[in-house]
Amino acid sequence: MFAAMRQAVNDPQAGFCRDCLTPQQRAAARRCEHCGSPRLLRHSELYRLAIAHIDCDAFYAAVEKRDRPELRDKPLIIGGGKRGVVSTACYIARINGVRSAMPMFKALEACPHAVVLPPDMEKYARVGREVRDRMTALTPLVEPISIDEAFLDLAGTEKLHGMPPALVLARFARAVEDEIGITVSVGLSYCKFLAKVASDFNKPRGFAVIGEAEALGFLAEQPVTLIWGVGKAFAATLERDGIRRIAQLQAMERGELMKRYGSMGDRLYHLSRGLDERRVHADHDAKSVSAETTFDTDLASPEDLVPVLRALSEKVSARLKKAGIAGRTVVLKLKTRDFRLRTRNRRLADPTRLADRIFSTGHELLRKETDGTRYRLIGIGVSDLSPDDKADPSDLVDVAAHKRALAEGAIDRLREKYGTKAVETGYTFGKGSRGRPQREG
Ligand code: TTP
Ligand code: MG
Ligand code: MG
Repeated sequence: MFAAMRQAVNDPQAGFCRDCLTPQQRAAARRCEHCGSPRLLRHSELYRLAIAHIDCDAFYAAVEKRDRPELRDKPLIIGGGKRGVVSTACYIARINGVRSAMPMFKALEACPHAVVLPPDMEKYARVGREVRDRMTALTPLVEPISIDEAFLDLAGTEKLHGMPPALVLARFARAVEDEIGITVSVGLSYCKFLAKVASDFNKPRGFAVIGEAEALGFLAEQPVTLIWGVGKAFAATLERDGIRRIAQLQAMERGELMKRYGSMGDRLYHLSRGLDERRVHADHDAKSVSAETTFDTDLASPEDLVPVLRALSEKVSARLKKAGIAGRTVVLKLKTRDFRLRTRNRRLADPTRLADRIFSTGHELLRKETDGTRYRLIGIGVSDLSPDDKADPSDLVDVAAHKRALAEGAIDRLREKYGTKAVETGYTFGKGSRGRPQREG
């Protein structure tokens, strides 16, 4: 009965215009029959694909250019600070060779006339949320990957939108441009792996489509580093074995790949063939409340880390209290200087929304991790969320905890009255600049 609906709105080989969204009549025309734009989107599977990856273009730089139109045609670098590296560069600066994570002095050697601005994380987080809110208006299946990107599963939304995912996405990209003032690139495919690859394909303002029919052939031509999880080190291992192109992986048996590379071999087998069964999972943010900080310089000692943990716990607690929710599992997150992630959990007897409980639990977890390892990031949060009516019962066994809870209530009221700076607890007081957040989430 849905046969008519599943039918393409027009011949997908004629496609539609990404600027005015008008379906086209002819497959050969170079410009839109309606508005004359050359940005036509065509693909034999255009109206059948529903997994998308969307990533903002030169995100931090795009936000700054939006807010300072005088910088529009100038090379712009966002970065600096104590780390002295480039966070991102606009596409004009990239033409001159500037890249993310490059030391600032090198970037300025490559592009001496670049304008340099420090990052304004609060602003980027706000804009990132605006973009994400627009995504969740398209489908509940939005899986954020970072501040500026997410996967979307639009399968089954055609009836709701009255148009297939490809058109919904093009309309979305246009709305973000018109109404938020930054640009995005879209990748559309049948699986997450190839949607992500596609979104990177013709940045900025890109829209690339990778269909099932072409996946094998497309992948064959690509280097192994395209595969998720194949970083520099693993690529070097493959190179030693004479493997550079995905075509070579396609020619190998699964058993052999697994024998050689373990579980990674299994991934190589599947992804090299465009086989990726991973689902798009809806926003994890709603399932936990957390705060984190990336340091200006990597930190190892409890004296440095504990005050930051305290400040973050208070932030989490404030968010929980504001939302009227509580969490039962406390999660500590650490990232080592070489980007390894450590997460440690502890489940409490009851849900909490108190900074003191979140902090003391996090502190216990942290104690086992302060073994001299240097960390670039620390985060604390709670999951297993519930309404706060059962949170922090007045616990007769732990009288001290109850007293602290009462004190915290009093502190909250003071802060409400006089502002957050009015009351500093022992740990956060005078934590100085070392723990000052550079990046936050
Ligand atoms: P990306 O999406 O990787 O990069 P981008 O949006 O700047 O550029 P594009 O997607 O068009 O290639 O990262 C998003 C933001 O994250 C970026 O604007 C700045 C920040 N970032 C860093 O701070 N350091 C980094 O090394 C990278 C890669 C990104
Ligand atoms: Mg981006
Ligand atoms: Mg990104």
